[in-house]
Amino acid sequence: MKIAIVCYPTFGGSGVVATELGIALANRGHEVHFVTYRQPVRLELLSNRIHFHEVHVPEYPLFHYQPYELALSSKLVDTIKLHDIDLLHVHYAIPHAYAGYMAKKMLEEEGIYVPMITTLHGTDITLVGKHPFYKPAVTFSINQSDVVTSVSENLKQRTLEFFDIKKEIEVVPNFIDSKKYSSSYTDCQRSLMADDDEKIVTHISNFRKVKRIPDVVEVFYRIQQKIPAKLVMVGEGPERENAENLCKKLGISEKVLFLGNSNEIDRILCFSDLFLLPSESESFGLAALEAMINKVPVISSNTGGIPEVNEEGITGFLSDVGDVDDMAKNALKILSDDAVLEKFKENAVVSAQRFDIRKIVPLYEAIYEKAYKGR
Ligand code: GMT
Repeated sequence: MKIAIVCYPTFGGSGVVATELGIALANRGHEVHFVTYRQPVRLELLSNRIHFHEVHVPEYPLFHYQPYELALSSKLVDTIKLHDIDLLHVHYAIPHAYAGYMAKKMLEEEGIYVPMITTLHGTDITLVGKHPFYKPAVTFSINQSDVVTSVSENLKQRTLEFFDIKKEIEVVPNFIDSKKYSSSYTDCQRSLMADDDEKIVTHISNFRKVKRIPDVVEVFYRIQQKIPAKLVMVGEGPERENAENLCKKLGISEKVLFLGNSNEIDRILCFSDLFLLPSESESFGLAALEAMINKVPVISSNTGGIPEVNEEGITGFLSDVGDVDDMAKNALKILSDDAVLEKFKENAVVSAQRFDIRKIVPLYEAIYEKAYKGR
């Protein structure tokens, strides 16, 4: 099939999932067209089956806000016509489902029918989408999608709670390519980050409030009081500076490395012993899954879709949101005994296979087929 994918091109989970899905679809013989305002970060290789179409929003002084939805829907119309696209898959409802719906309607005027699949990722529902300023438009564009999918059962239930949804929501979990990681367990270069006797604790996110970055620091503070350890913080965002200040205040700056955004997540996870994800809410927790496939157990909050990924007592532990004492206690249970740590590492990688790309991408393909036939 010829599939147009709309996503955010940044380091966020929804963009990563959309990009990895597009690459996998192209590997399976489909022709994939990414339509967004910048080349997606994980889309390193363009090929004859992967194309990128940049959405330009010309600046005009009259506009206080530049009309991205308008530019995106026009670009979709042009791209779909020019490349005979069969199907549109938009990731993250705001404003992609809305722009996709407009593109569909414009195309219908010309007798072209393109089904739209909308995948809900989390904050488009739990944070931004339910805001009264957006809610009517989000409800409308979800209901107008030909197929709606959500990345976890929990997100599906929350969507049904917050919005008046008339469509069936199909759960298609996020995924990981387990084969890509099986070779990355050697040559981890731990020595670049820590001394031999130190355990390496890692956090990766976009450093937004919802990630509860101070909790990451507080949990690590308690860990390093008991065992030698380093904390590796990966990502950029509004909470980074506060976190650096908190480390200074607690006197642990020398044990915490802030690496900024990185394209080498697997290399970093390869030398990590434990992953911290104390988020306020998380529809899935792709970062936890990426940790697990790299043999890293997870200490997380018990919220949203995280329990569908991190298995209590098997791949890590889950605590109430904000309970940093419990998280630190659980972290020490794993880190203080090398045999226990090894068991959790093995469990993590086995459990992550549940989300192998080979199991999940066919689910999307089946959805595409059905939507295309029913158009
Ligand atoms: O977590 C973020 O702030 C980024 C956000 C996004 O839209 O990129 O992530 C959401 O989608 C990911 C991919 O489906 C999920 O793994 C994350 O759990 C979800 N984030 C939240 O729900 C907070």
